[in-house]
Amino acid sequence: MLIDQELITEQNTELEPELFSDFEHLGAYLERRGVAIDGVVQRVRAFTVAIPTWGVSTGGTRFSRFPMPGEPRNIFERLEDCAVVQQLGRATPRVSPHMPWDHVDDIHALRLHAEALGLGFDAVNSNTFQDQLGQDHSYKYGSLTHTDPAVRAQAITHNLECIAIGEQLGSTALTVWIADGANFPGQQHFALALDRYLGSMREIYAQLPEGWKVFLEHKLYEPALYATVIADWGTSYFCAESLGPKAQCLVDLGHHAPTTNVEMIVARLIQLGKLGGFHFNDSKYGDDDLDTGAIDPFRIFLVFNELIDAEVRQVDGFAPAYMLDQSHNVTDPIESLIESTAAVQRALAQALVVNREALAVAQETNDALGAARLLREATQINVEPIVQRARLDAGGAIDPVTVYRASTYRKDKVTTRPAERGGHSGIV
Ligand SMILES: [Mn+2]
Repeated sequence: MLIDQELITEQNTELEPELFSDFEHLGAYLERRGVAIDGVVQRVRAFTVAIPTWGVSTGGTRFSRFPMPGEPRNIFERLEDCAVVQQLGRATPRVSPHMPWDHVDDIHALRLHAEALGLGFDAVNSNTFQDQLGQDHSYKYGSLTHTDPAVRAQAITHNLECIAIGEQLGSTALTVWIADGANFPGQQHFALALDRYLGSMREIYAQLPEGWKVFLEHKLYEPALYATVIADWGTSYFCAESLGPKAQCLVDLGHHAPTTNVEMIVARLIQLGKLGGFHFNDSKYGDDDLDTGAIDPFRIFLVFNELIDAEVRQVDGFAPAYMLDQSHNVTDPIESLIESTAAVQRALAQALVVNREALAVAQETNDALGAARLLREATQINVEPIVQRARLDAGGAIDPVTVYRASTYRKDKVTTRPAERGGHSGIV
């Protein structure tokens, strides 16, 4: 165990009377509204969200990165930190690796290390937005959409290697985000660049193993600051549809213009059968990669409102993959990931207590205010006891951040993980 189990038990014992009392009160409140609290707890308990391996390292911006003492220096140490998040929160049993940041020679040993920590692997993320040491061709002017077929071939090969590694790790999905685009009007032929993307992706798609999916992640801008090849959900949908059923769209909440109605994009992709998954984070201005729910928890709730709606309607093939994709620049990443997981669970719990029959009636009868009130009421319910109960029942901590702070985990790591020079700061 990474955190002393006794410490968790001790803290839980102290907090249990208050939690049980709040839980009972909330249960009675929900019952009056026709909602069985135990069912909501079960649903929250069943929900899991993946952690990206890079999420446990200190993030950075294009200006700087301020590494935290004791941060993990390789994938093995990153997995340890992911296991702490899982031990305390019990909702993050899978990690999403990134290649080549998580490259190891012995992939089997990596899989065993993860299994020993109680972790599995989620979607593999490829990286053709940076040049790696010793690489034949540069991605400065693009990767899968590059004008030079040799560069495209290199980028395709990298993605195929990611699939091969993923197979050995037990993963079943590849996430492709490319930074390809242009910084100047006229720099890139829009149609030809998209054609080249599809040509490259077809080669990757053709090699997807049985049962695998490929997630296409769009992003409005950055690092390309004038035009990005896969900039929006429409382009992403067109590509996913062109490629075939194994290709689906991935929605990173921060990859849109600030005023974009993301929950409506989610609803559209559900309707079109192409919602592959999410990268959760929050933002104020752009792709800020702030902690989920830190800026606009209502927006996360509205996304979950669409997801639960799809579930209630039993939309065919609806099974999105969930991941946190954040850059922790000023916090201990373990604390941020614990809090963000809880923010997602809270949004889920609130979406689960929405009175959907009443909402349908309000929508059918054009009761605009009535519909809005139903959503607002759900977000005003303090569902914290549900989230805490779900964690406790699953063997986690009622108050995981406090337990983590009471532990000596990071302090110990400062000694055992002396800082190394370099390291990545990128985040997508
Ligand atoms: Mn992302």
